[in-house]
Amino acid sequence: MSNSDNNQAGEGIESRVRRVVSGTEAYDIHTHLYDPAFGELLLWGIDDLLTYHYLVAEAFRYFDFPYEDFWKLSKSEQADKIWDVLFLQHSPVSEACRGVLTTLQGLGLDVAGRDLGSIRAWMAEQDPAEYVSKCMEVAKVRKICMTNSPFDDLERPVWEKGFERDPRFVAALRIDPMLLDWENTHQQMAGWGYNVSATLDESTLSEVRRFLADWSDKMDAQFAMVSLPPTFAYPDDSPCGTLIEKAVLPHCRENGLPFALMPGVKRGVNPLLQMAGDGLAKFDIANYERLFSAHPDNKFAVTALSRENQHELCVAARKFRNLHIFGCWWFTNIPHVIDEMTRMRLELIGLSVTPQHSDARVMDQVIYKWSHSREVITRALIDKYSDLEKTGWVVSDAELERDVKDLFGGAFETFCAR
Ligand code: RAT
Ligand code: ZN
Repeated sequence: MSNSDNNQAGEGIESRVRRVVSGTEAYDIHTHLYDPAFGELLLWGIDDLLTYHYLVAEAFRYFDFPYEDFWKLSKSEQADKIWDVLFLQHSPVSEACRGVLTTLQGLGLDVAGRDLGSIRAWMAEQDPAEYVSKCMEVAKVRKICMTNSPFDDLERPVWEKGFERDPRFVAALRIDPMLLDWENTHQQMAGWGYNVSATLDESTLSEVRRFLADWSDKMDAQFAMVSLPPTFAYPDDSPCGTLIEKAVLPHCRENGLPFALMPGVKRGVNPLLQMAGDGLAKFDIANYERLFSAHPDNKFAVTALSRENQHELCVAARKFRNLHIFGCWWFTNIPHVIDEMTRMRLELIGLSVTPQHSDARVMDQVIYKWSHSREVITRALIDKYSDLEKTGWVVSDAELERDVKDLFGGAFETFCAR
């Protein structure tokens, strides 16, 4: 009998689920990490960990100096301030603070000493390429999907020049500026040789499709992607609605690509906080139901920002098989909400879901994001398989491994390939 057929005599379901979840490598389907070929765009190390915008927002709850005084500081000075206020002056109980400690622990560093200087010294000795492998190994992540924007002036030249791809890093074509700011974006695209105008007539739409095709090819994009404000409506004859209907969806359909939607974000609720200043609001699911229903030949992957939208989104997934739900995004990426969302999803849509993505912006963060989520997902699965056992249905190890592989990226790969 092979190892995976064997239920390892006498081993209870709790230990079996723990063993399989901790041994299954994840495909992290949404991050803000980069293939190492992007050089400094790939953030890593203690100063980037401490200046993560999730922590900046929390630190400003205690800071009593003007916002601009913080932004004037160098990155390591900002990191010092955040370390001092969030780790030394108060205990680091928030999810993002705890994450820094889990990450350092995963890297083998001592956190008890509270010695930022020695952590920095250790980091300074690391080789970036080996560091990427180490973080992925500790986090048990096999593949990482980046977020790739042709509209990003730092990123675009790297794609244009070309580079040897690291097979562990795959791309997602992110098009927020095109859909949410057509007035400015069309001028940028015109400057790159696409014959587009402010008016979305047939010739402009065809050029937009050419742009999408060119960039999907260049990046070998696995899907197209946008974050949307809570006010998004469908159908809608705004530039956003027209571009989605007449350019993005046809492009995705023709190429078998999912369109990933991230609804619920309110950008710049407090602009003084810069990247930390975005907020959220509930959206009306009816718009999305109309979208999924009108386009049965398109595939949609959705993660919603507001906790309040999660239940109706699961119900929508029961109605529309062209919808794949993923992740506990940003403000929902806290253990008690991950627990609630994961259980709700398992109970409503079974295993046809991707419970988590990391949204990591700093390489090292994959360690804590995956370790914390694995623990919550493990507990939810133990309960689900224990409930099954009460009926006499005992899952084999092979079935368990199949299920967990699906949850950790396998189901999404199948959805993309469909
Ligand atoms: O979670 C985040 O880091 C946010 O700043 C956003 O980038 C969000 O994840 C997004 O992809 O828009
Ligand atoms: Zn993101």
